[in-house]
Amino acid sequence: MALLPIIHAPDPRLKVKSKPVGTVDGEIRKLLDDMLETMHAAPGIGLAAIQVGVAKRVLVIDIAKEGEPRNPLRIINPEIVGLSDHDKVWEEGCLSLPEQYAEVARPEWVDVAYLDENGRRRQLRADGVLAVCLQHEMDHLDGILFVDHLSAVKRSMILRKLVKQKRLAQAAE
Ligand code: GNR
Ligand code: NI
Repeated sequence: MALLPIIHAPDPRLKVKSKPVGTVDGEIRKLLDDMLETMHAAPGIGLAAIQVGVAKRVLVIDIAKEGEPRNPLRIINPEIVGLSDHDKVWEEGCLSLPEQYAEVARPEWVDVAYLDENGRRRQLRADGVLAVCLQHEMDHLDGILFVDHLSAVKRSMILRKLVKQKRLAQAAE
């Protein structure tokens, strides 16, 4: 297992559309394990491969709270096959937009078909925080960040703060 560096906005790689996985092999399973280790260490509840610079349609999620047993989900080539027509607003953050939070509206529940780490077809119905996280991660696979769901004014405010943060961090080095 290995910790992978997480890419921060405004890195152009975060806008790339990731490519489907052809075969679920040992290389993909290692990527999934490294991503889970990186996500748990961050800590975060989800991570898409592009956030560690790999443009493959691969993501991991673990919404177990601190003190609860871990419940890692390994998801490959996910597709939304059903969704609520009712939206719900949730406060979102992103490991690629450190310390930035905003409210985003998304369908309350989604049905997602995907491949597991053994290449088997699976389907799950997600609601609550799992539905939010799955949709947030699936957006990453299409080069979309949560700030892309906000008004241009709110989005540029957050992106400007990130650039300023990065400048301050570099000056302190
Ligand atoms: O750790 C994360 N928390 C979070 C909180 C609310 C909505 C979405 C998320 S996902 C985020 C990790 C991340 O950036 N995944 O891409
Ligand atoms: Ni994110």
